[in-house]
Amino acid sequence: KPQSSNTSPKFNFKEYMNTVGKRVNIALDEAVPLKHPVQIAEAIRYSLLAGGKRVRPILCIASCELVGGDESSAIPMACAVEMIHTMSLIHDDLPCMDNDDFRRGKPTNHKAYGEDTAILAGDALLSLAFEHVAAKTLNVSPDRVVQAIAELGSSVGTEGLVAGQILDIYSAGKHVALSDLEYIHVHKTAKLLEAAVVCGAILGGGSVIEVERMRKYARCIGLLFQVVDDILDITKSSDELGKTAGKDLATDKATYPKLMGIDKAKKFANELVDQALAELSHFDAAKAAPLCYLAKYIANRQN
Ligand code: GRG
Repeated sequence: KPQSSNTSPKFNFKEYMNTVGKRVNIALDEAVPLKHPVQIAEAIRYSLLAGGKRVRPILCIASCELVGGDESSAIPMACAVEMIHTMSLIHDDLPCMDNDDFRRGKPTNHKAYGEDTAILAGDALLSLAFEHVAAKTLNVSPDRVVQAIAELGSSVGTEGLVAGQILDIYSAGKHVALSDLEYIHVHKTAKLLEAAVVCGAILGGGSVIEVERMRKYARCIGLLFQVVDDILDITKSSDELGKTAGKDLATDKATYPKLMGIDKAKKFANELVDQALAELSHFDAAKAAPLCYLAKYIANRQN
């Protein structure tokens, strides 16, 4: 089975996440110094350095190393992906979007700094992400850097996060078909995870076949991320358990468990992990261990 053939017993996943996560945090801290004008620098640092699991940067680095690249080649891209993720959270929390008061255990950016500053902090992070990759990626051919920047760009705009967000907004309160739900999640959540993995493989020197294999792996874990999120929403509040496929769609947010039932959603999640692991089985098992464990981590996470 791919699941067991990809699992190295010697690999310490917790330690890997901690050590790589710490290096990412140091790089992020250095990327956004507290400089003039401090009003924007403080707001940026407040959200970017607020914690978070750092799944996207770690995926980027693991993918770079899988194809034989060095971590240093992927660090600026790993930071850029986290900057874009953070800016999308800042904007998603705004009163005109989800209107959330808390994020990563703290008041949201607009609650702490005001709506005007939060919008600008998001804009600055989006711009800085691309500048950072272009200016700080060393020892990688310019062709590969440009290819990775194009990939990153396409994950954000009208083929990426923005596309998912606009359809999510316009589907609120309406009946949502499974295909629409999948479109929203693929764009809102999976595209940036895909960019993290694919850009890592491009910057690490992966061949076209390797990069496309990693894209397939990323598409599986991207969707998995959201299916698991939806299952967690249900399992966290037991009063939701009575809801079954097709019900409550007009009054509540559509989720996989609501559209297909919780058992089928769990089965779908298992299929996605197996598919992701099958893509990794084409690579050296020891080098694939971090990505293998990351897929299982996304499947089994509790928050
Ligand atoms: C990107 C230009 C641009 C605009 C933003 C607001 C918006 C458009 C898109 C919304 C994107 C969004 C908030 C998607 C949800 C992604 C998601 C699954 C977030 C949770 O990710 P985790 O669990 O969070 O990795 P942490 O805090 O651990 O990083």
